[in-house]
Amino acid sequence: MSEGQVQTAFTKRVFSGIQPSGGLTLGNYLGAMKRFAGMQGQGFETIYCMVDLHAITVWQDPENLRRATRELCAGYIASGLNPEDSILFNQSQVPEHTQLAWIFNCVARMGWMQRMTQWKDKAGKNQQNASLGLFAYPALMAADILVYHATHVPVGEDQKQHVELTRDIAAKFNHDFGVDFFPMTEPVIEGTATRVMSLRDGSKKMSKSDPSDMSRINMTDNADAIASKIRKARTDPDALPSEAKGLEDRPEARNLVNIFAALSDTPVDAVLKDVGGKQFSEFKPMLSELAVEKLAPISSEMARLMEAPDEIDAILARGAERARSIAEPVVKRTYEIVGMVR
Ligand code: AQP
Repeated sequence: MSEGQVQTAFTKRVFSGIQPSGGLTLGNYLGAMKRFAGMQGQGFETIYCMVDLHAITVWQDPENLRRATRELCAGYIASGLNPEDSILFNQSQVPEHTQLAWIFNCVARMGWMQRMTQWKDKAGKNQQNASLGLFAYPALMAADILVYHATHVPVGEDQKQHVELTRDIAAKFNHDFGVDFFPMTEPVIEGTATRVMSLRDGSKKMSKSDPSDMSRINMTDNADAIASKIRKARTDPDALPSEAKGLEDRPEARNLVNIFAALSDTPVDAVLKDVGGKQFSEFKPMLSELAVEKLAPISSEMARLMEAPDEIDAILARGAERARSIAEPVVKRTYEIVGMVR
C-alpha cells in the first residue's frame, strides 16, 4: 500500500517507539532497537517513533528532552535503521496521534487503565500526584499504533499489557460503531532479551530512570565503563550451569547469560555448552569483551551523527511528513465514523 491511503486489508505494517526520557540502555537496544532493525526489509512496512509525548508524562527538562530525542534518532540509525527504508519520526510532529488518542480516551474505561502494571509501578503510592497523562498513557500508545493500522508491534515483555489494551480499544471501537476499521495488532516478543534486568538486582528491569547508573549499561558508555559495570554486576558464588534449567533460580546469572546470548545471536543452550562450569571471574571478562565489540561501533556512530543535529532534524521532519500522509486519512475516517461533521 502506498502512503496516503487508508489501509483496509491490514497488510503487514510494524510500528514501535521508544521514549526520549534519558540515555538509551542496553535493555532498549536488545529489547527494542536491534529487533526493530531486524524487522526492516523483511516484508513489513516499518515505522519507528521517538515518543516524546509519552516522555513528558513525567517531568523532563526541555533541553534534555531535545537532546534525548535527537540522540534516540541517532541510536536508531546507528543500530541499523535506514531512514529511507523505515519511517523515523518524532511523535509530537504528527498531531494525528493526539487527535486519535482523544477518541480512544473516550473509548477506554477507567478500570482498564487502573489495571496497568506500568501505571501502578510508575505512579507508586502517590497516584494522586501523578499526571493525568501518565494514567492515560496506554490510550495514547493505542493511538500511536492504530493511527497507522499497524499489525505488528515489537516490544519488550514490559509493554505486552499495553499492546493487549490496544487490542481491547480497537475491538470496543469496532464493536461500538459497527465497523471493522482497526486491526487486532499482534505484540512481537521474541528472543532472549525481551526483559534485560538491572545489573544490581535481577528482579528489576534495566531502566533509563533507575537512580543507580551501575544498574545499567548506557549506549554511550565507553569500554572502561562497560567493563567496570559488568565486573561489579551482582552474581552468586556458583559456577555457570551447562543447561538453561540450571539458571532457573539464579536471576542475576540468567540475566548475564541472556545478555551474552542476545549480543552474540546465539541460543542460550549453545552459550551454556561453551561456558558451563566457568566461574563468573572468567565469564564476566568474556561478556565485557563481547559487549564492547558490539556496542562501541554503535556509540561512536551515535556520537558522529550527534555532531550534525540539523541533519537529524531534517530526517525527523521528512519522517513526520511521510507518517502524516498515512495517519491523516485514518484520523479523518475515524472522526467520520464517530459522527463528527467534517
Ligand atoms: N530492560 C529492558 N529489557 C527489554 N526491553 C526493554 N525496553 C525497555 N527496557 C527494556 C523496551 O524498550 C522499548 C522502549 O521503552 P521506553 O524507553 O519507551 O520505555 P520503558 O520501557 O519505560 O524504558 P525505560 O528504560 O524503563 O524508560 P523509563 O526509565 O523512562 O521508564 C519498549 O519496547 C520496551 O519494552
